[in-house]
Amino acid sequence: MIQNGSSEDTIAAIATPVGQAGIGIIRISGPRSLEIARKVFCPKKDIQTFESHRLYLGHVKDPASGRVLDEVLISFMKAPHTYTREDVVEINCHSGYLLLAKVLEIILNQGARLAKPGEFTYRAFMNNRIDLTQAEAVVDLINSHSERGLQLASEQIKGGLRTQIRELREKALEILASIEVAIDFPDEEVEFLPRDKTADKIEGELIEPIEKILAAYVQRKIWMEGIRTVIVGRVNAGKSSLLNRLLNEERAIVTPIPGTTRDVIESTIYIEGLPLRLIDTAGFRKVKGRLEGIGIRLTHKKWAEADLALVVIDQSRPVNRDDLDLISKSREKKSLILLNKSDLPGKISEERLDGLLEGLQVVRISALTGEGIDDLRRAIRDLILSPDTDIATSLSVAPNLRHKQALQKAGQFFKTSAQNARNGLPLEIIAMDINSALEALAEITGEITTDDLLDKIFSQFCLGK
Ligand SMILES: Nc1nc2c(ncn2[C@@H]2O[C@H](COP(=O)(O)OP(=O)(O)OP(=O)(O)O)[C@@H](O)[C@H]2O)c(=O)[nH]1
Ligand SMILES: [Mg+2]
Repeated sequence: MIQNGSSEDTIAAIATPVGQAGIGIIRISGPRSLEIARKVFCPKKDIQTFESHRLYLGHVKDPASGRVLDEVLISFMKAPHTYTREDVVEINCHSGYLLLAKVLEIILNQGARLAKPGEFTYRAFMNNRIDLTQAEAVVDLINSHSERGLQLASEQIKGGLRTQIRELREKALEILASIEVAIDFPDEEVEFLPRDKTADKIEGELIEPIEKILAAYVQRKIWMEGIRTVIVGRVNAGKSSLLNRLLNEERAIVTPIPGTTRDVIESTIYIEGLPLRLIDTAGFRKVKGRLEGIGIRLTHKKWAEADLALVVIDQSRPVNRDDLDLISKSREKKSLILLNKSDLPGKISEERLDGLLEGLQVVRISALTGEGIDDLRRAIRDLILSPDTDIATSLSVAPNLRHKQALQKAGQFFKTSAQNARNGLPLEIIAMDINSALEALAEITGEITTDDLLDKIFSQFCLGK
């Protein structure tokens, strides 16, 4: 949908969020930016030309009626040193949505077109100022759930991932070039290209670095999107009470009636800066009502998708079938067993507990009194920051799902080419796989792309970006 706009157009939009603020900015980009600005702007001092990247004080007026609308600061930024690489004008107005909308309307009347969401960034991409990973990072910057997520996004805007992908491509091209020389001079093949050495090079310079980047995927997901933490347990175990306790507010309804929670309730908390997306679910019990059946199916779905499960057991009641099911299922996924209602006398013997929960991590809590909740927070942190998530390492780039899939594809092609090199297959076949890997890498940066993909990425933007 963005694609049919031609860059001959001059586009404009309000670039600051709707609402109360000190100032509001209108951005114009395209060949007619300056011409339009001149029509609507009356400088305070008499100026002949707008110097690039300087601020000028003056008024915006409607050329049709001559009415002055606002006192503004205006800047003209000459191509190509701008966000879009086109001529850009920015008008800093006194805020207020009505005023901004009026100024924008005047600008549109002078021949600019209203920009589509993400169109400024889209132009920056089409004009090769940024690659696709940098455009994606602009969205990440807005949506990130944590401080570290912001850091990763800003590294990516600076071109961290772009540089790494470019280096990989250069290495691959180098190897490809030497293979092609060997193809062209078949008699000297051995001298040009020992097979094992080619395979070593592919493994060391391409496959290994790709695997390193891929390892940062989990990290990125956690910091950017938050750890999906599902609270599960049989009815009345105290799941909603736990959610409220962790949130410090009455978010979910708590009653002594089993089956109170029918729907899924989600909220975000932070544990030492770690974003946790808590998901309260309908309790487990033998399905009776239809509605409850749906609730429980949803619980299973949320459990399957979660990064972490908090499995709540009411230790003031004897264990039943549902508890046993829950415990056995919790072994399949990163989980903490919470023995809740520790303020009440226990109905499960220590021996039985030891047997049932062997090898599982257990925390005793009372969602009612708050006892053990600090231990629980610590246990969650330790579990998430465990070495296998490799979160402590401070990698500066981290791929998103799209990059991950393309990197895996590239990695697979490189692996095949290395294997084929070792097994003495024809050089043409080795070259073919390297070419396919190169294509996968080019998808990441957007050198090879489809309209669908661009639509998908740029449709996540807000207006004025
Ligand atoms: N004594 C005691 N009561 C608790 C504790 N946690 C929850 N309860 C009580 O147990 C009952 C059920 O609590 P909920 O938080 O609604 O339980 P739930 O697991 O969300 O229940 P469903 O949504 O029906 O599956 C309520 O009466 C709570 O007050 C606890 O630690 N100690
Ligand atoms: Mg509940």
